[in-house]
Amino acid sequence: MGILIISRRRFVLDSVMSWAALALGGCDRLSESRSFRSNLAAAELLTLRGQRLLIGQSLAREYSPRELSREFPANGTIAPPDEDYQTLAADGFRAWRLVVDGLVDRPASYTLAELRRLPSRTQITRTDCVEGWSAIAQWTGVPLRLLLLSSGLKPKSRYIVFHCADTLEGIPVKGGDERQGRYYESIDLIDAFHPQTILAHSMNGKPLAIAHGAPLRLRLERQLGYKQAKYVMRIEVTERLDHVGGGQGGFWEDRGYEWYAGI
Ligand SMILES: Nc1nc2c(c(=O)[nH]1)N[C@H]1C(S)=C(S)[C@@H](COP(=O)(O)O)O[C@H]1N2
Ligand SMILES: [Mo]
Repeated sequence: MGILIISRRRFVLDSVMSWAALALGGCDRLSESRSFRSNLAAAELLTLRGQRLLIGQSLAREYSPRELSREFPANGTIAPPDEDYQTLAADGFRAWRLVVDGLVDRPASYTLAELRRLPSRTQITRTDCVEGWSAIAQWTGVPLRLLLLSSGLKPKSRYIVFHCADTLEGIPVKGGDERQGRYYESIDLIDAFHPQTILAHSMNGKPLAIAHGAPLRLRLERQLGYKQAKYVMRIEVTERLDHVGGGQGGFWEDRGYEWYAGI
């Protein structure tokens, strides 16, 4: 028993000392110890992934109502040309369903009314578009993590893919079926569980307009505008991204943009 206590204490001490040494820029004697070496491996992992983790888990700035933009540009698709979408829109999205499927224990589908009744988050944030504009709006919606927890992620899940209703016309896609032209985006689980990652049904206190992605769009506040998928129809949990669209994880990613659009 006594030995166990000592070794535990030593372990804790070793770890603390090793981290202190790392923080101070290293120490020869400690580098001989086993726990130091295992912590060094951890530190290397940190340099590989640390920036991603730290940026991913910090909150995006939120603004005050006074800072709301008077004009908020609508970009990309502003009126989906797709017949199936237009049929849904003509009926006030009553027949619309959000599907959650893929690597989940309990695939689900939600009406807009059901989503509106779920717990929501409201945030005033800034959108930055690569085309050179920024605008501030208030978004209200369901935290994505609630839907994912409710469906239950299978162990192999890594990515969340957002399948959208709109075919973005005039931008050539390589080969493939008709669905390949529809907008899609994807994020990893870290971003999916971020507290500000929501599926917004309202903008500035009103139901989302068609130009801004009605009836439901993603808000992913630490990343650029093109990741904020509008007209979301289906949320697919996957292990890989290569079966979707051109395989680069997003409509614009298939055309050369970065998948990780952190700002
Ligand atoms: N489905 C879909 N989502 C989309 C787009 C699009 O064309 N289709 N454009 C993206 C781009 S480039 C930007 S900047 C934002 C614009 O959102 P907004 O129209 O609400 O300003 O939506 C993003 N999400
Ligand atoms: Mo954009």
